[in-house]
Amino acid sequence: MIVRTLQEAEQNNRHIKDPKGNWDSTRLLLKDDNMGFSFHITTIYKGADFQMHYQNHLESVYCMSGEGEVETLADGKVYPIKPGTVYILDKHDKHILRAFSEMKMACVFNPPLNGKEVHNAEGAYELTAEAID
Ligand code: 9YT
Repeated sequence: MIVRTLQEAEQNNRHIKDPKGNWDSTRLLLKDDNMGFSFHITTIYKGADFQMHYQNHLESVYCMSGEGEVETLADGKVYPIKPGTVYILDKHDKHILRAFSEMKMACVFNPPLNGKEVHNAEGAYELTAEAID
């Protein structure tokens, strides 16, 4: 069994900051753990408004706190996000996330992230990336 705490993980190399300043993410479970998915606690900063397109991954995002919205680019639909909302990018949907207040999200990725991924120019994570040390 693997046991970790968010508090410990936030203090070490599992805590990754978006170079563009929209979010940070504490990666509690990663590829090296051999579970077939990764699990992250992500903070989206208030006022963030940015596009993502996870071409290489499927992602589920559960909102634990805060308010915002997510828009799917293909059809222009806008979905409110509040605590208890989950959005599931089952079609590698290109999307925009907007945070009206700071949002805490629990995120699951399949395939799992290696560790140090940040978004590329298209808002995706590459399949190869550095693991945490
Ligand atoms: C909700 C979302 O995709 N935010 C970007 C960060 C991502 N969740 C991550 O790397 O943990």
